[in-house]
Amino acid sequence: MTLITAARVLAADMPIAEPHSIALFPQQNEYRNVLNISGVWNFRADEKAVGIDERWFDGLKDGSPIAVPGSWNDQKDGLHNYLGHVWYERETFVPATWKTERVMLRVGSANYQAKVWVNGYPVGMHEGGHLPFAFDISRQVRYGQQNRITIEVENELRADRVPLGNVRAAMRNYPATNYDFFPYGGLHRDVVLYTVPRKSSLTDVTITTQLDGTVTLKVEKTGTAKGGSVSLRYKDGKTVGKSFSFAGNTATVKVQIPDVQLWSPEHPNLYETTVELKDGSKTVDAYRCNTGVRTVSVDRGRLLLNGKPIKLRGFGNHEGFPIFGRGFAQPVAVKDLELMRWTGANSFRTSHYPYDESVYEMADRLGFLIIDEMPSVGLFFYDEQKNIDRRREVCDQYLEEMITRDKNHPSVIIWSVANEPSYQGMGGANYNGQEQKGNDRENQQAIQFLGGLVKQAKKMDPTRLASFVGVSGGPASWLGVCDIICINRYYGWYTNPGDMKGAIKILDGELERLWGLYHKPVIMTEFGADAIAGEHSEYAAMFSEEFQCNFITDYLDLANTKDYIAGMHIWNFADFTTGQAMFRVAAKNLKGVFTQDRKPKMAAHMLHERWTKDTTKF
Ligand code: GCB
Repeated sequence: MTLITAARVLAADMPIAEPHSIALFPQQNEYRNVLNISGVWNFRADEKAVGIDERWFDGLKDGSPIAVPGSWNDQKDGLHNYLGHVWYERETFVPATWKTERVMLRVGSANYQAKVWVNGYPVGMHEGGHLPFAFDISRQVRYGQQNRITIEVENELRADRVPLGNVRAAMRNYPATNYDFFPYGGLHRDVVLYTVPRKSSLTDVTITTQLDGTVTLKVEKTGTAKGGSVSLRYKDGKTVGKSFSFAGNTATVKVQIPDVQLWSPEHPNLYETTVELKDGSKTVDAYRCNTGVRTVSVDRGRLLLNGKPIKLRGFGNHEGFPIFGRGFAQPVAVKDLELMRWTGANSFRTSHYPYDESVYEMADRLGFLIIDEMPSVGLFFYDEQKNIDRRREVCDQYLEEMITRDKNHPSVIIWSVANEPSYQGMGGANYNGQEQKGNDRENQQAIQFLGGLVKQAKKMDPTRLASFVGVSGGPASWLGVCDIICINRYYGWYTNPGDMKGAIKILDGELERLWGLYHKPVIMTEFGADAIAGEHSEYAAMFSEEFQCNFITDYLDLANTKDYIAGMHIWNFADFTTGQAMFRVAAKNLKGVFTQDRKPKMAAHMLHERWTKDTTKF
């Protein structure tokens, strides 16, 4: 293969990132190296989009410092609402000893589209934020020397993107997103260089488990190695293992753990799993991860973990913090899980996009259950067919990337393929919980789109449940494609504002109707009310902390009367920044039970009392 010359670089010349290349997380071990190149990068906005023509990848002039991970919007003066092209550049030394290895560049998340150059050579591009991508840069790297990494990021809001913007949005907000969170742009997670053995290496490991202690590992590799071994080690030191041979580049290995210790929220037992690759008698590569042995299923109205009913108590959340924007902030992620634990929550949804990998690792260790959601929020099915088709392509890519990345985490129990796809004739503020039928064409499009994604998720991973999250006032028929019904409801807030009695009556009626239609368990993936921290009111007025408490209490009390309710996730864990709109005070969604800087509102204390006292109820 010859290098594409940097002489005239058009985007079309760039290879598109291959989802499979993110299957194994970069790790430092006997055979692999990792060099984290996050930190302070050189940055320049490219308002006129001239950077490629002017060859900014040959060296960024007039740049200024920016932190990675971090959104540009609140780090750089005057760029809060800027969503166009920007350039990031960083020099890094690559050791001479890496010459014998394959060198990869992995970007944890770049929102929204990224193009990457190494030493001025184009290496590839990727569409979509919140998921990683990686390229083999062995040919572009200079060993034993400084190297220049350049990444152009662009974050325009468009109807053929996911999530989408600049459409006839119901939100009437600025910037014009079709979703309720700020469209931050930039390099949002770590950027790392890492090596994998050149001659032969592991490329994927897929682990599935059964209650009798059978663990099945599908191991994939490239290169000359013919066999390997796997081992699973419990914290008491007991280890089981097995050697295996490949048929082609794949091997399926079954290991039986005697007296298996199952994984659950109460006992998040993990087995340290090591896969080794052998060329003859020599080990040439290794990969380690944690395995939790557990199963997930539904049985009529019940969600079962390890064959026993479980109720999900928890939250929807956002990655985000002042100044960092959507840039991943490890202490905030740690704190969020600490605070969730303190409330007595056992689960959360990664609304509205997959989170940083470290969150899943922590959830595995702490025993949280996760509804893992891909970044498909704000979808609809009534504009031009070419937009719908393009969005489907992006969603297919997201699904593949999300499952490829997160499939080995015991904490992940449900794949959510979309949040609140909307419907043209949606009831909106007048919606009273009655069944919406929708029109035929739109129903057909939606069921094909969403049903197709659910089916694909089940095909890629038959061991978990798949669903999408339904919007208030959307046609009930769409929900039929799901293993488990997930709905967001705001009676008492957007509809029947302030009238909790009326709200609960509508909710009760609608839940019974859904149960009657499908006889599947229901998770209320969102419900909640804005509360301005410090605002109090004797009669529970909207926006007061009292109102938020009453709202959440009324919903939870109703849920406790219905066996088929399998989960209650409050919207939201913490206040978060969104676009400007007349219903968003200071450009924030204030439905958090914690403030944006993670101070508890009354509702957080109420949940702590409620959920830590009786862990069997909502
Ligand atoms: C929803 C959306 C969520 C919003 C929330 C709200 O249904 O799924 O993204 O933030 O409502 O507060 O309006």
